[in-house]
Amino acid sequence: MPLPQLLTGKVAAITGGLTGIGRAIALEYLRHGAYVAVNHLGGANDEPLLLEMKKDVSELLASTSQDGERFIAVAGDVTKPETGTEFIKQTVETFGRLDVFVSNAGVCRFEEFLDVTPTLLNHTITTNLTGAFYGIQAAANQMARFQSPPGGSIIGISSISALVGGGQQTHYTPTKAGVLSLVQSTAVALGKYNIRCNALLPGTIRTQLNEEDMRDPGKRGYMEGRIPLGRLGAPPDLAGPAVFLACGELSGYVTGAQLLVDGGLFVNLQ
Ligand code: RM4
Repeated sequence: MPLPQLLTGKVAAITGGLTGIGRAIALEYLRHGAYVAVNHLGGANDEPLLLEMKKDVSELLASTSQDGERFIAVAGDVTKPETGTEFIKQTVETFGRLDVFVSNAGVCRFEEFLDVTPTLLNHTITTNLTGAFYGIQAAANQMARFQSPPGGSIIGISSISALVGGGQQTHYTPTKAGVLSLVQSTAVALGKYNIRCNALLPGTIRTQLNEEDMRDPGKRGYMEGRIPLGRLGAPPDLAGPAVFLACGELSGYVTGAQLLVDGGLFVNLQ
């Protein structure tokens, strides 16, 4: 039996939407009847990804009998404040409004603490945390000031790394704790506009971020062994939780919350 559509006619914007978790959420939102705009960095590396995404989007829309004008991709570097405003502007110009914003774009290069350079530290912080701030601020401005009635759902893709450390992630875990904190404070700041802000905390999900890390069979086996559900996560594992938080009918009283999606990894001490 086909699942019901939970986001019919809603407009969603997702940063980092051509790969990994962002891509899986974009496709699932489309399947649920939403209009979707994705941000991506741009440049030659993105071209094959964009073509593949467009192909998957057309196939999905055809298989669910939806019209084709439901997806756009906007290039831009999230570390720049104007990227957030331009992304939201193009989303609203194309689809008329904004209901859901997913701040997902992020980087993680594993590195020994003693070898983290200022360049790596700055790039990680400005992409993961500053980028989330600018994007969420731009989205919230649209949701609070330019639509009537105001309102919306903002989702920050944080991480299990907001709660626990990682020896090769000393430059990264503070950014994910930062995203969680940002979402908590924006939940407070934006409640009066009926904008809900929540965080998803993925565990170890196989994406390009940890491709190299997970190529080490020792490390992969160790991580799998620590996860009560017995497997690493895959990007679509985040899609259902992201639909839940986007859908006001399901999560209308949920704001400032954090949802771990980690197969039980966090609670597994012994
Ligand atoms: C996560 C967590 C995962 C890692 C990714 C890149 O937040 O640390 O284990 O694979 O980052």
